Amino acid sequence: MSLPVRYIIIVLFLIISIHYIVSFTHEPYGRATSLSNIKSKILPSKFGTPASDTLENFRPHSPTADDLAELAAGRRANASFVILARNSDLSGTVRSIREIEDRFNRRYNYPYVLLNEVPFTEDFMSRISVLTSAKVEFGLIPKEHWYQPDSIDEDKARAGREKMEHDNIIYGGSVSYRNMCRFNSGFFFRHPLMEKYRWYWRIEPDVHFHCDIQYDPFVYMEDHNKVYSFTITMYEYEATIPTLWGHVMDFARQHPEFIAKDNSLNFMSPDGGNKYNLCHFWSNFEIADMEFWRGPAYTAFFNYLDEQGGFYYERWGDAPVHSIAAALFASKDQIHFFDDIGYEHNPYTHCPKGKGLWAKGKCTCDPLKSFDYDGYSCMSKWDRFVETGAGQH
Ligand SMILES: Nc1nc2c(ncn2[C@@H]2O[C@H](COP(=O)(O)OP(=O)(O)O)[C@@H](O)[C@H]2O)c(=O)[nH]1
Ligand SMILES: *[C@@H]1O[C@H](CO)[C@@H](O)[C@H](O)[C@H]1NC(C)=O
Ligand SMILES: [Mg+2]
Repeated sequence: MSLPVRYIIIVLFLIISIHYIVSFTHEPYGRATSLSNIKSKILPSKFGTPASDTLENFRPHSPTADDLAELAAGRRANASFVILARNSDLSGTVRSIREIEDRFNRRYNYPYVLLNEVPFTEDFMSRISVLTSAKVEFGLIPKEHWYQPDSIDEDKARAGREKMEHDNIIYGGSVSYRNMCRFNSGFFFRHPLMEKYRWYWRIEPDVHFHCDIQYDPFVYMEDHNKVYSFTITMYEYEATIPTLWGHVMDFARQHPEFIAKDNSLNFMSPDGGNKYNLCHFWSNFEIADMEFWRGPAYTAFFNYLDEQGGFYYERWGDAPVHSIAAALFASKDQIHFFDDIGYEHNPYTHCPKGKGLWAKGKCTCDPLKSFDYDGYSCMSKWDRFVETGAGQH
């Protein structure tokens, strides 16, 4: 053997020995450099995305050593982002993903599921796929999960739309908005691409994440036995849900077995359920447990509401439907307010108020303009409810 070759063999032997010694003595290093871990980071998009050569051309560079180390250090949740969008929502969707990647997900690499009732265009898919090294899947919504069911009396539905349009209710005349609200209420968690996950984080086009998120909110939810979370709570337009509360109370009377012992009814009602104060969690932001939506209480609740037809005869939103369900079928300590997640959906922003959170998160929001104690916010009612358990009279 020639001298140089002998040297190379010795050096290689030394490098491999050091790698193994450090792997065993420093656990995080070992996990960060394990082959399966590196493979799953570098090749995340090979699985699940529609097989398309054009998409592969847009693959971004692989994550840095820092990213790998951080990811390897923590536990991961069985979770995905979910974004419902139209092809025309492309630029807003790009901006939202760019922000959540920057503030959180470039370090955590959770997958994305994008859903649409018509196929996403190649342009849409390639513009989204370059934004992240995480897995991105694009799904088509089954027709029966989206369109107005035959059981709806269209003449009655049309009359409802015309009245709301005449009364200047936002989206009052829109059928597609109603399809969207019903889909978000009862179907997104049943989509085949979502069925393989337990936790989701809902994102909309054109929202903003104002602060660094330095920990994993999914793991937080799991470790603290939470099922639902919010950043903004406010009053619903009564004209969109005139009969909803009555149906909710009918359902609750028929199914006392579903009502949680330590529920949040008093947050939503000043008189033990007779009257609804219209408070709800704003569902364009949600981190929640889909097992809750898939479970017997919510399944029966959604089916009951769907039979009443109010998604079409009125304009029931997924926000009050989700919120009321969380308030009744979960205990109050299973609902979490993420104060540290700075979040904006036009026209409202939640900016962290807890001591030190705003600086720690390097937030871009103005804390003086946080929606929390705006007159239209229900946050002070929530605070009072959490502190005293009482509704406000
Ligand atoms: N695919 C699809 N997505 C929709 C449709 N209507 C609304 N969305 C999505 O549903 C979410 C809520 O719609 P948005 O217009 O933001 O309603 P708003 O937040 O209540 O004003 C957003 O993620 C939209 O991109 C639709 O007809 N088709
Ligand atoms: C993730 O959750 C889904 C839904 O609960 C479940 O079917 C699946 O087996 C879970 N996957 C893992 C890896 O635990
Ligand atoms: Mg929106």
